Amino acid sequence: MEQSLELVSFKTCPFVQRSVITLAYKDIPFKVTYIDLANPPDWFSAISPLGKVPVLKVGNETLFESAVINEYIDDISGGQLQSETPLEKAKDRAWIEVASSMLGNDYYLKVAIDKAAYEQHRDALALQFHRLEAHLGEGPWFNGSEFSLVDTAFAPLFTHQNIANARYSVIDPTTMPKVVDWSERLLSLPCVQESTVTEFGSVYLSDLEEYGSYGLQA
Ligand SMILES: N[C@@H](CCC(=O)N[C@@H](CS)C(=O)NCC(=O)O)C(=O)O
Repeated sequence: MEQSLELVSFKTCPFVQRSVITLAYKDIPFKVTYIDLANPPDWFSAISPLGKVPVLKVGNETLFESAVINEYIDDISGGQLQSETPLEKAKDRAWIEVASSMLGNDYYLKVAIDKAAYEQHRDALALQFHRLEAHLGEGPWFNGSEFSLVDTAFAPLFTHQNIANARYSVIDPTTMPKVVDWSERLLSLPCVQESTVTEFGSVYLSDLEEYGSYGLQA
């Protein structure tokens, strides 16, 4: 690797986790710098046009947006995680966008403080999981035999659905067997297991408790 890589991160962010998984899958060394998103340092505001993590510092340059960062990580390490034809590549990008929307609903479900918001995001997420189930093939990965950036983009959703899952998970094993198989396969990968800080579940849960998450009260 010619340039040193530094990932600007937040401990419970699933979008950061996507990049950690991709870097770990590719066995690429990188440094992690955590920031407090509630009180971001000035240097962060200067390098993150949207004020969001992840940001990847590449030498003196910076990249932002997890999907873009992951394509870059794959490009500098010999490819392999992106489909070959323009059409398949475009479809991968579209499904990564679906994963982002699902991560949004997972988050809004968790931070809902009343029944109406909780049910709205729970139902929206469940509908998205049913659509995903209908789209999935025989596996083992999203694109069949080839592990791809779509897998690294969805894996954090399964980590996050696992937190206090009786309260927040909308994955129904009876009607979503392919989703369950795929999620178990992703969650068993070392690059996914090691992609969160050890205290991830407890940090996230205590934040949600403090926030007054409806899901923890219902
Ligand atoms: N589309 C972005 C989403 C990143 C994102 O939403 N990150 C959250 C933390 S998980 C963030 O930085 N939020 C701060 C803010 O919106 O002010 C990506 O894929 O990188």
